[in-house]
Amino acid sequence: MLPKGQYDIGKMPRFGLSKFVNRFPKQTESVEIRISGKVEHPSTFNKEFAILSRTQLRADFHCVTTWSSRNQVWEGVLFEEFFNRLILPEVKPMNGADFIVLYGQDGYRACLPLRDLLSSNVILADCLNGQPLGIEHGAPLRLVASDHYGYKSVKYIHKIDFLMNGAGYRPAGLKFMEHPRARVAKEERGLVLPGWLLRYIYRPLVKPTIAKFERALASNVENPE
Ligand SMILES: Nc1nc2c(c(=O)[nH]1)N[C@H]1C(S)=C(S)[C@@H](COP(=O)(O)O)O[C@H]1N2
Ligand SMILES: [Mo]
Repeated sequence: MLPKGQYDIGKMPRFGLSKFVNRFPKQTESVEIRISGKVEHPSTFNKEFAILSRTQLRADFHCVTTWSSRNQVWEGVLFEEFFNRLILPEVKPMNGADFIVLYGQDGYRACLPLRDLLSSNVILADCLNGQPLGIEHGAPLRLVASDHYGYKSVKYIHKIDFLMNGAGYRPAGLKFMEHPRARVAKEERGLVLPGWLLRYIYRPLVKPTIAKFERALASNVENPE
């Protein structure tokens, strides 16, 4: 059974906000993540990432616009493992810095409370269904937070900021489109408008958006920058 308001779309489409349709990551060869914000030692991790223990996550993926893609198998490291083994000891976030912003190389960003990121089914993935992540799904590294709508699962991650609260944070899209937690089980699709109403506003956008994102990917493959 899928969560309320979702339908099975079959395979996973490349998807996102229209303003990111033509933006692609510059660096997909290896992982490089800058940790900054309210921390004692802002740091950049790359090779260190390889020492973390790896894990697999089989989960359904739910986009806020109502499509879901079932049974995707992701591989990578638990966000919790990255946090406990590298961020806590080396970067030392300040007490209370639990509003986290994840940034993609395309300029996209999303926030989540630290407690949601530390859940046992949130991973930083570099593989999908047994293959290294492609450019369409977030190479070299993306978040996968399956209890939350897809817009929290930032692709092409290159920076993570620890903030004290959301006061200085600007969402990537319009303000009402980003719920601070976006839990699928509670249908937290956005702010102001109820989840069930947003279904009807978003659903007609699915097909044209997928088509736009497919075309943009095809022309980028022919003509990378
Ligand atoms: N960097 C980045 N991450 C992103 C997006 C984006 O446009 N850029 N779109 C989000 C949205 S709305 C969804 S539904 C998923 C789609 O993931 P996919 O393209 O791998 O299917 O990525 C999310 N993460
Ligand atoms: Mo989405």
